Amino acid sequence: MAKEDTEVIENPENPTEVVTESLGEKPADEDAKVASSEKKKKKKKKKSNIKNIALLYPDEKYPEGQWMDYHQDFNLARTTDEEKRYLARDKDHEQRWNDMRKGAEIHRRVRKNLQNKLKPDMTLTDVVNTVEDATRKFTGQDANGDHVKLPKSQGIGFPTGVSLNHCAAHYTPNAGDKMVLRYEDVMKVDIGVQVNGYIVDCAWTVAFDHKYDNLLEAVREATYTGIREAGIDVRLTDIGEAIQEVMESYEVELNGTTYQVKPCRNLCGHNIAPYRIHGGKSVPIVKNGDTTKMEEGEHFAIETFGTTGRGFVVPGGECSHYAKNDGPLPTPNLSRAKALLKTIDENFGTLPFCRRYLDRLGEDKYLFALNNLVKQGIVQDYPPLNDVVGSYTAQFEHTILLHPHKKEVVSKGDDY
Ligand code: HZT
Ligand code: MN
Ligand code: MN
Repeated sequence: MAKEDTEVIENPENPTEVVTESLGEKPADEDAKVASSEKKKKKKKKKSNIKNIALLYPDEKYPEGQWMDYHQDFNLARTTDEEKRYLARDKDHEQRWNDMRKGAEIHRRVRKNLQNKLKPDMTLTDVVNTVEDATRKFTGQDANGDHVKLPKSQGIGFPTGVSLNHCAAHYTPNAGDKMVLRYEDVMKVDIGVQVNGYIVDCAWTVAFDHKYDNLLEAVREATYTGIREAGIDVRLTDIGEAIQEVMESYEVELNGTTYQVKPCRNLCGHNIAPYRIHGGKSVPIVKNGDTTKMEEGEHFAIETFGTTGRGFVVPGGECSHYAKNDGPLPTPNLSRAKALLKTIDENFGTLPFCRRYLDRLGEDKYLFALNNLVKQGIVQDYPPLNDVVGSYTAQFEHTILLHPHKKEVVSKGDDY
């Protein structure tokens, strides 16, 4: 990695707009000089505004997300005295909220950096490396001595999803993947950032071709509907029903055929537990009859998937995503599997990981051992999830926090 020789000065009004100032020998009018010399300009090191985010927030207080009122009746009845008690209760979790806000602020910066660089003909490997290198730098994941806790106390929350077209979720390149992003593709970018095990799970859909605009709008509106419906004591099936109604109210015309947008009915949102991407509750995107309720203090990923295909996904293709199961687990019966599990325990714990992360740790020829851990139920595999070939799927996802008095869309940005 190129050594940084620049100081980044944030414009607090617009966190994406940065002013870079030279340090040391370079004169202040350097930019003007360089402009007159193309050769010199090409040689000049690209200035990066990606550095440990803690340096930009010396008081370690991270910005709040978008606050939303609960709109259901039972919440409107709250009195001022009750309101005070809610606020007192909320204070008990202040560190947790702050950790999630830090993860969300990193997420916004990571995705803004990618959005500035994304273009057709990039390889998917370039896309995920752009995301993951930025996440590592913003969190200080790779800084020496910064993080002694294992698994790492902050960093990548799960493998970066870059699922194309009929593939809705859980695609990330394995080593040697030569897949390229094309102008006609519909790509779901799903990025995870974790701080002290609190995971921000947030995704959007990229399409260069405007013919997909209605598909993307259907899914964006369906996700915001899910977010508006979410609340303490709200039944999960009711959220699914509202999402479905909005999603199905959209049509998209592609190459002369009109499709009603369908939810991918076997995909869903979920609550998130410390170091665990799914905490046991699923938020459906269709009416499914699940009367389980959301509860105070919970942390959910609200995500919806829309498709021009058949409306459900099946696992298929080479697997890249894995996560260690939690609870009492058997001991691996192969020594190679036992050694691999040690690497997993030390680096990921129960956080999802992918084969590329094992490669960069120096693991080699581990596939037999990894498959063995899956067979023994120690590790769960998460293969790519696909609708029918030729279909197009889109996704939008935010992480929300159910505070006692209000909900917070912690990952909300000015992009989505
Ligand atoms: C699993 C493995 C990962 C969780 C949802 C999701 C991406 O479909 C209960 C409900 C990352 C995430 C997940 F590496 N999945 N959100 N973002 N994928 S899920 C699920 O397996 S479990 C939904
Ligand atoms: Mn996600
Ligand atoms: Mn999710």
